Amino acid sequence: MATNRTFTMIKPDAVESNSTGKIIDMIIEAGFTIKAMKLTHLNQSEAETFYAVHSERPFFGELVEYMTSGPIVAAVLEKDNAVADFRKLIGATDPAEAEDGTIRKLYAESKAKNAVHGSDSDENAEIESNFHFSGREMVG
Ligand code: IDP
Ligand code: MG
Repeated sequence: MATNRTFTMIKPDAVESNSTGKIIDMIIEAGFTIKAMKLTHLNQSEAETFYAVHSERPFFGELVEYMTSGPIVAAVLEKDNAVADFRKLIGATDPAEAEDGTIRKLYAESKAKNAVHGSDSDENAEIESNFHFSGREMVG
């Protein structure tokens, strides 16, 4: 995958609070193009696999329970400098520390239930996109 792509999920708290449309609008307004998108619901083993890098962290069980608690929207996004620019758009992990105007500041409930995921590197963007989408499901 080109290094101008990132992967996101609108997490269960944000889907549940009907923030999906407003978040997608912010993503498009920030200049990202949607290359793939779907509404899906992770099961236990999918969430454990996706977040395997955090398996030794004390909040892993809570994270898996949260991410399987309801539907999510998964998407692949394209823009120059996509990974870094998207992390800037979503803000800090803890909404209390996120800058004004960021998605997490506006829509996240807490550090755990923080509305959106954004890949932290080009390598992980590719791994995470391929976890959720086949090549056939990605446009262009
Ligand atoms: P990030 O999503 O900003 O990259 P990470 O440190 O990679 O943050 O953590 C992954 C996810 O795990 C967070 O988005 C959040 O949902 C959850 N998480 C992170 N830290 C905590 C915590 O201290 N308590 C509960 N959940 C947490
Ligand atoms: Mg992370």
